[in-house]
Amino acid sequence: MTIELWGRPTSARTQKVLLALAELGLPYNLTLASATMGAAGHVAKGNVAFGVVDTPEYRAMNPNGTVPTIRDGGFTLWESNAILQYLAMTYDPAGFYGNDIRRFASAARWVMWENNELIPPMHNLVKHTIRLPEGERDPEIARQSLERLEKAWLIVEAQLGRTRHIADDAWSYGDIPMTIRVHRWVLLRGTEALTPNVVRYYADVSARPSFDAVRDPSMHLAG
Ligand SMILES: N[C@@H](CCC(=O)N[C@@H](CS)C(=O)NCC(=O)O)C(=O)O
Repeated sequence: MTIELWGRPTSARTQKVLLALAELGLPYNLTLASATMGAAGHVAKGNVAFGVVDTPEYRAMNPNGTVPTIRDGGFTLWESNAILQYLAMTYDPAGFYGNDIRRFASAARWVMWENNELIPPMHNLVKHTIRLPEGERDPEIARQSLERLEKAWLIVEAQLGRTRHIADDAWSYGDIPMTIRVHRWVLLRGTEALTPNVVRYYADVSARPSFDAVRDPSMHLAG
């Protein structure tokens, strides 16, 4: 069965789903949807957004009007990390968490941590260095975001000194958000911004065939 996905390739949360679907090799149909970005860039620069998210049909599926949303058969789901967990448990418990509840929980911890500690500062960094028109960018917000990210990456560095992947030695669905964050960080700051264990990790995760789903720099740096 083909999975329906609403989202935009420039959205890191949509990218989580694209990466999971690539890992699983599942067929999907992507409907471009967004209130803030379109094919030419961000609405803050006068571009036209993909739309869809404000229609009554979309709001009935996802009252937030955000992306991503999926529909799998008769089942509709939003909230990117919940989608990852649904896909993991439905389609590949062995590959996505070793069919092990502790690895599942450890991966859950890291996807929540990524959501709380990495997404907000990285979102602000991209917004205030790329997406907003130059006159609306605040260098102080960009500076504080960088500072917060540099501290957060030290936590990742320490974890990757204990385990080869983020939740355990084996790859898990917890590596999906982390792969996207590390890749985006490299595109924003260069490989010289990476600490040694993160360098090793980036080499590992970017060598997975699924990485092609999120490799294109324009998915991360489009403004
Ligand atoms: N917690 C939600 C957040 C969803 C969210 O804020 N998505 C962003 C894209 S990453 C969005 O919809 N932005 C506005 C838009 O593109 O219309 C999730 O993880 O799915």
